[in-house]
Amino acid sequence: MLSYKGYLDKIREESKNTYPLKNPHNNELIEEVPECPDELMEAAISKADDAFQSFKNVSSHERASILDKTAQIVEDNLELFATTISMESAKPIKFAKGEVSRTVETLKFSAIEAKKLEGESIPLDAALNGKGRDAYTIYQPIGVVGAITPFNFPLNLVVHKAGPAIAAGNTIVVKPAEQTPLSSILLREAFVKAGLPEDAFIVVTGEGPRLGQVLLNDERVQKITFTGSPQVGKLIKSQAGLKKVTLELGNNSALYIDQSFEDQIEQIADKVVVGAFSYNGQVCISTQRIYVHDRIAEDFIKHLKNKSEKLNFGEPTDESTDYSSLINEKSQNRVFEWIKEATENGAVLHLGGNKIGNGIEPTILSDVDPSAKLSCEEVFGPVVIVNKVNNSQEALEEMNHSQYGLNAGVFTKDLKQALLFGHELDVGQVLINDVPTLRFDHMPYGGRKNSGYGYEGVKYAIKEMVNRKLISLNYSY
Ligand code: TXE
Repeated sequence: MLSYKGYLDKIREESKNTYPLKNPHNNELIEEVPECPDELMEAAISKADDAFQSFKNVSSHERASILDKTAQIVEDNLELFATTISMESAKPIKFAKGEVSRTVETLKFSAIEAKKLEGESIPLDAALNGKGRDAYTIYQPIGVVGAITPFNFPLNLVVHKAGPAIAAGNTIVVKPAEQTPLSSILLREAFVKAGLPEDAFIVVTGEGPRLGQVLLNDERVQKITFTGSPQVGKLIKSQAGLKKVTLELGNNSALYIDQSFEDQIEQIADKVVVGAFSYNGQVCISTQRIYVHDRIAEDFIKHLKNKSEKLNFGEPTDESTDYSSLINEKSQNRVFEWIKEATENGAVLHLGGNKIGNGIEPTILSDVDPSAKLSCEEVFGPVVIVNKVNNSQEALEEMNHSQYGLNAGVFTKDLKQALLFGHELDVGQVLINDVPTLRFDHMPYGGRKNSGYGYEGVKYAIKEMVNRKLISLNYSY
């Protein structure tokens, strides 16, 4: 029976201190989680480095087989993984199940990519009048990868780092978010059960700043892959020295809906409800800023409001729950204050705006000032702003007026407009006729500006976890 308890007990024995992990929805104690000392992180890096010396020689097919077996084990334990995610993050169980299913996909894609680290052959024949020297490239694993992950996808965002790392032949040390350590421990158990050597995937729980510092200072850690807030990302970048770094940071995803979708405005509202309010809006590509052509704005807001007010607040592990508590009281107060700031500066509140339990109601505002925090920052809560625009040029300017550049969406039937937005939006991913909250685990996924840099999506992440090497062969003698 898969469980996080054995590993948790082991690292708890090696740690003097613990911190109470509480369910964000009902504040009940889940576990006393080890506040791992620096020495435990140092030991983890040593063990992962030792493990790498042998794991780097494991064939790509064996690595792929371990990843496929892990995918199967996660799938067989879907309820356990989903309940664990839901318990520690307050993610409604139906979205937690979705996260587990995506994790299975990410693992399967990792197995595929393990077998596709193909180099190329380069003709180096110029200096030998046409023949006598060939060259080719190979990819080699880099060693210990350090992963620092956030609370909002406590399983799939860990796999987006562990999957490609292991597929490439590396070993990995994961420092999960303090709020959600259990999902990554359970994932590790699945990997070990699938045949991964124990020390090839090590989880160290506790304070980010302190334990992150140990990872960043240790020469044996060849890469830091981070998902989290821009402020922490910038700090990590400044401390990383010559380590490879991937930063997946925040966003305040924009969406434009033009008048060509007048007849399908209700279906778009359905998509926005999921894009803006699933997992209480705590998704870095949550639909946050919507620009709607003036002619259809009122109709859109009406449909969006009608659908959003039917959403059911409840216990995260209840299948009928659509939204639940935010990750903590600090986040709940921040979102509440930002809504107040907007309404005190002229925004029109169409729905929500109140605290409910440890959460915030689905909230819809229009006429939000562009300088408001709800416009400029990443709300990371169930709030969407809908502003009217007179034309697509105005929408494009508003959408690009952001410190972030991750995903953006555009609904238009005008092909020329669609491709203009595709080319002109200053983001990593443009979703035409979809909400910006769309992400598949094999697509390239990376940001610009304060959304970070480097790419996830297994095929892309793996290339940032290997070293390319050229080998030339002179056979003219
Ligand atoms: O982030 P934090 P959170 C972003 C999302 C939001 C944030 C929410 O947009 O901004 O993440 O997650 C550790 N040195 N994304 O609040 O506080 C901390 O312990 C080293 C974007 O968890 O940055 C935790 O493990 N580490 C995304 C991790 O950093 C430190 C998808 C993240 O914590 C540290 C999901 C320090 N000084 C969330 N301080 C995307 N683009 O895909 C904290 N940590």
